[in-house]
Amino acid sequence: MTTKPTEDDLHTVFKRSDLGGDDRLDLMEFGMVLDSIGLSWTRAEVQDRFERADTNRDGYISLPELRVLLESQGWNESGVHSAHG
Ligand SMILES: [Ca+2]
Repeated sequence: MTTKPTEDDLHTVFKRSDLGGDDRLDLMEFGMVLDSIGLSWTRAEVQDRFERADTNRDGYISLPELRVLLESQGWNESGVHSAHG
């Protein structure tokens, strides 16, 4: 039995939503990540968070950018596996 590092979990969600396979998320893919982890934001909120998360202004969200955003929203990585909270 090995303990999986929590990093794998967000990474897995990230990769699953990264349809382009280029290690970054566009706005639509970003929305899919939010769905995957159970965050329901309005379209305007998603757009707003996307722009705020994109700290290097390249128009895409990288995994580190995603992590910073989610942590700033109080999201916990354990939410990936447990539906109860
Ligand atoms: Ca970026």
